[in-house]
Amino acid sequence: LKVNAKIVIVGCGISGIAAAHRLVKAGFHHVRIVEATARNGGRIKTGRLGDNIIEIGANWIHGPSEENPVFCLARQYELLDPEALTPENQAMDIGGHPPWVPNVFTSSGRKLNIEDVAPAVEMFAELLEESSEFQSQGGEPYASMGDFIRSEVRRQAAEKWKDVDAAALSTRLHVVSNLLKVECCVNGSHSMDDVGLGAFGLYKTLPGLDCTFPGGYDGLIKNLMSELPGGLVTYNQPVHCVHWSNTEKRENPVVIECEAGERITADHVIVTVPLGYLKKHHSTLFRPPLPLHKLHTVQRLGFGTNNKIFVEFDSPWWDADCEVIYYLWEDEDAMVDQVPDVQRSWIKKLFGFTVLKPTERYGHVLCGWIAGHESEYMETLSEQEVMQGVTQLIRRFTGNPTITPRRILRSQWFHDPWTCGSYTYPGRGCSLQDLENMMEPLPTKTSQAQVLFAGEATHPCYYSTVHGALLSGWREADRLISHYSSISPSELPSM
Ligand code: 6YU
Repeated sequence: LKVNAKIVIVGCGISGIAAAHRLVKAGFHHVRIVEATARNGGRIKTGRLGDNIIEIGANWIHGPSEENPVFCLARQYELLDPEALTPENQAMDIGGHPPWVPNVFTSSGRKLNIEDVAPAVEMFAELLEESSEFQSQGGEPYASMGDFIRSEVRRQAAEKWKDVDAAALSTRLHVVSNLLKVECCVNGSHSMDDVGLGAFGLYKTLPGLDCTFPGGYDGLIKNLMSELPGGLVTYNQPVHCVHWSNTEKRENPVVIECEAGERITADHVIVTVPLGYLKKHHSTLFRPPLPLHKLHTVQRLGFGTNNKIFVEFDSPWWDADCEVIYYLWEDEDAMVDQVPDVQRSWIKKLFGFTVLKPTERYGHVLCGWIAGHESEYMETLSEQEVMQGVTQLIRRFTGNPTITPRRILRSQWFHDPWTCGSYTYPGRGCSLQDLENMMEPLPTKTSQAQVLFAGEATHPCYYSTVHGALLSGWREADRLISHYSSISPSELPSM
């Protein structure tokens, strides 16, 4: 297939790169990516904390096994540790929640035993599992995931934990608060009350124990980029408006107007901007505007914030086998995932830290996780203020007033003007139809496909992930490839 069609891709994240890669390989030779920033990779962003490699954006390959194209590419490019390649690792089915070894601390400076927290952890895991059943049932009995979990924990606790003493019961309910905060990070939502119950189960997990890229996630980007023709990407070129539905012109019916004034004509444009950006800028980004059903979908789908706070220490204060540290606020109301006074108590939303392993590679570095409006507020503070908040928290919960971090670094995804948050979750009232609407090309109900949509928010079951984004880029490239494979040579665009 040698096609002269002009294709412009907006955004040089993994979905834009994947689309370009596929199109170029299929023989399209007028493919161009326009990217707002000076870098490629988008939400794949590897950085440094001192000598350590850290991931400011995507962290893991979720479900590294044969069906996961990110895993397959990473294996092909030899970017993974041998452990991640073992059949045992690929076969592990963890349902999206790795079985990490925890250390649990309370706000009164106590370290809890696993037995104190296990009953609540098990109940919570069962409820997450059960929640996926609502997808097929229709007519949801609870307003949201948060409502479902709280109501069910209350009901089951009254039955199963009726003989448990008040202090132990309170601990278990605080474990539920903590796990709700964890889920806010996993889903990228402010609260689990914002996440739709029926749509929660649309997300599909793949087998495989989540693994990282020892040399950085951006190794994937570098390898893919090295296989694209040089000069294919124009950096520092934000797109201001996509003019489509230019029906008088059969050739080059789309005009991409850049902020700097350049107007690029094209036969097709693949828009990969994040959903957060779309929510904020849809009214100026498309002329004519998005059809109503598509706009409503953009509004209904959720796009929240999840940030990381990396903290380095001279020596560890956690157990040698510890993989995750959880904090229980004993003075908080039971089963809450939002703090009442964001400015004073934002740190209460941080569920805890994951431990960067192996220590020989990373030193003593923890990664704190914080979602929601509290996370957005944290972004406005100075690094010094964040460091102070984290230091006070750790000292209080460990009861050790001498612990002092060496340095910190945090992400600021909400204030990134080209992302406006972290990733997509299905909001209340969302359905599979919404995810399908997201990927529908414009103009709708024709085979013209002038404007195509890719990006994590457009994948019906792997949204919020790198593999979902990658697959969406391939999907839209395939749409064009099959379009041009099915039309006769005389109908092909000329130079
Ligand atoms: C994953 C993980 N991970 C943590 C954090 C974040 C994300 N993800 P891009 O944004 O990359 O590209 C768009 C480009 O467009 C960009 O370069 C812009 O500059 C550009 N642009 C914008 N406007 C423009 C304009 N006007 N003109 C021109 N250009 C413009 N995924 O697989 N593993 O561990 C994590 C994590 C902090 C922020 C993640 C993870 C999400 C991925 O990073 C993300 O999906 C892709 O990189 C997006 O690629 P893209 O091309 O679509 O957009 C059970 C259950 C529940 C459901 N969820 C569970 C899943 C858990 C999700 N996990 C995430 C967790 C972490 C930790």
